[in-house]
Amino acid sequence: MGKFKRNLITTALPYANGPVHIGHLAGVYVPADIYVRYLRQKGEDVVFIGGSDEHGVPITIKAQKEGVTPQDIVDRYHKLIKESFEEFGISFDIYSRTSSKTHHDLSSAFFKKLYDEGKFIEKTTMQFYDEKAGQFLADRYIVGKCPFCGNEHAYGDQCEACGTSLNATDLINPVSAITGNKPELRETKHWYLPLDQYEDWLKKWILEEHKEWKPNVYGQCKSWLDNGLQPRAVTRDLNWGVPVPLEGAEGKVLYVWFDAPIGYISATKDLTPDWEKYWKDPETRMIHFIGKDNIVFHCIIFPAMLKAEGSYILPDNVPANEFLNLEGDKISTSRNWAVWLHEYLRDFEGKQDVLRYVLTANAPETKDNDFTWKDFQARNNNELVAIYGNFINRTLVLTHKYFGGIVPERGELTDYDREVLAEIPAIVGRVEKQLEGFHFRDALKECMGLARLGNKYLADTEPWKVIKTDEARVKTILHVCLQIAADLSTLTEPFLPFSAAKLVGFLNIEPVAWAKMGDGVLPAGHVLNEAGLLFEKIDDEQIQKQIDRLLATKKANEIANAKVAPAKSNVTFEEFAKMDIRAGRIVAAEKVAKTKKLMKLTVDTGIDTRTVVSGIAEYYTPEEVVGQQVSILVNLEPKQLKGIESQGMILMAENADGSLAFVRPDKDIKPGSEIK
Ligand code: B3M
Ligand code: ZN
Repeated sequence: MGKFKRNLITTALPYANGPVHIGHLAGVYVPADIYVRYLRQKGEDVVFIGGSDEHGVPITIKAQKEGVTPQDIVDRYHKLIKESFEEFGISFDIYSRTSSKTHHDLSSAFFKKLYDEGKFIEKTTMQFYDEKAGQFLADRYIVGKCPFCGNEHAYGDQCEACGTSLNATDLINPVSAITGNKPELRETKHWYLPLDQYEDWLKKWILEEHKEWKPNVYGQCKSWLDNGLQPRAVTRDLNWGVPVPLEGAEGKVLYVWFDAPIGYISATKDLTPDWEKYWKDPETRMIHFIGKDNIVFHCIIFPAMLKAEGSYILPDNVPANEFLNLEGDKISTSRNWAVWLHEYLRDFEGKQDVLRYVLTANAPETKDNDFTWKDFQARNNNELVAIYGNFINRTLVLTHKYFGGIVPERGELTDYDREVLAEIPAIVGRVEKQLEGFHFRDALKECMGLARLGNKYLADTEPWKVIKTDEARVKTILHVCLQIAADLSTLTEPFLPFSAAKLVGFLNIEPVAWAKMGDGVLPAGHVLNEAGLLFEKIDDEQIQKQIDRLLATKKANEIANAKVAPAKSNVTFEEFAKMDIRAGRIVAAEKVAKTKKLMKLTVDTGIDTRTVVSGIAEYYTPEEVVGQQVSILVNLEPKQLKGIESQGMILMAENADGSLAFVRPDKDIKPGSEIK
């Protein structure tokens, strides 16, 4: 790694207020894990840091909604998130958390040092205060009418109806989300990091000295810097977080984006007593893996904090990714539009690598990308199974069949054999080059190129035919194939660690060192293990189940978001009393021929037995409705419908998606009873 002696790889700390989903994995954790596994393979000194971000307003809001403490919330999700990462083979050296004592102490000391050295400015501003709750209100805790679109439930930081970012003071009729009280404006003092003072330095450091950063990252930094930086408050009035370590600052905590990146340092400190070597020696290369929404914090604000503190190194690169969408829509926790990792594992047991593969092959490296279940299936069946799995399977099965599972002797190599073997170091070189440039999709493509090469070699040399005439030649062919298989177990390990381990097991070898790929490490006479399948086909039914689940989510969201019909004008009691509504019972039912919606019902109204035509046939079958109690308007004027006289109307409730449900007495009632 050139001028560096060691590597410090960090991944964004996910908020511990919900489980993690495929977007997290694709954007941050899989690429970081690939990179780290690669560095380890190369024998580099590397520490891989992760942890949960356990502060911030969303966590306190979630706690309040559920009537539990913020600590309960973060304990629950920290555990779930940590387990998901472990199960997907994200090989952190430590997965820490920001509610830890180490972190509170370290971030508090970090703040205090900057404070003591006069690096902050103090400002007094007016902020909403809820007298009844006895606390200042974060912008998220204030709701009111949006001045732009009139939405009555806009938040103090944003109106979710029209997407405008707001200041709490913009809201019309603001009320506290905690008590419903009208909050008052009160003075409050906060500490600000004067980012404007770091602007020239940042411009030089990023725009001149880090031109190699990914264009999406560089571009976002440039746009922030071109627009000019403002001082940023690094404290908040809140009772959850790292307390501001100053006298008179009771009820104030460090802003979550001030303490969270310091979490990388505290996690390293929890990992090793040597932590300062990783954080303070310029021979350490620090890389932050993050999503695009975190760029400004990692490229501008945190570096300015580190610079102000003075003893820490700065990141060498911040290879941020764009977003992954799901079936054409933005992934959203609140809309449950996501593939949750713990649910994936329940439905696709043991298929961690398939998801790692698909998310890498389709990674949102340069632009937002879409995850679809059909693509997931196709990549599994047509790539992992048909190319990689097929090559390994054929090689192992033929070796067991012809040579009792023993690596055969290699004879004279043909030019073609030599050509194929020479490709291995060339491919390894290209994988390295792509990985070092953070091009994980292309790196994976190159790896699959080696499996493809093996497959083609088998198809061209046809050992299953040659065996009839020339056993010695088949020995050489399978010998070559087995070397490729062994190399694949190493080359794919950063991407597909579970399958690589499986393959190593089939081959009955110690993992091949990265540097030994291409050397032909499997000696003749080596005994292989019984082989299984590396990958399995995923059938349509499994995929349809996932698609159906998403369709159900979509439908539920549509219903939840549907506009309620506007209120009608008042009626007098006399007008209402004109309607004769009775409890009735359906005694017979049949679909009306040549219509989709209509059902002919025979109803016992207590007064008589009569025919009613009702538009329920899309939602109920005749068998289901016979015997059911209903509410029926009996004095509606009769009407001809498809040649049938309908005498009255069955009362139905209409859902937002147009589906219908009976409105009926909730106890058995004698037909003819009045409904009023
Ligand atoms: N928790 C935001 C996020 O999860 C934030 C990242 C902190 S990284 C220091 O996207
Ligand atoms: Zn609005």
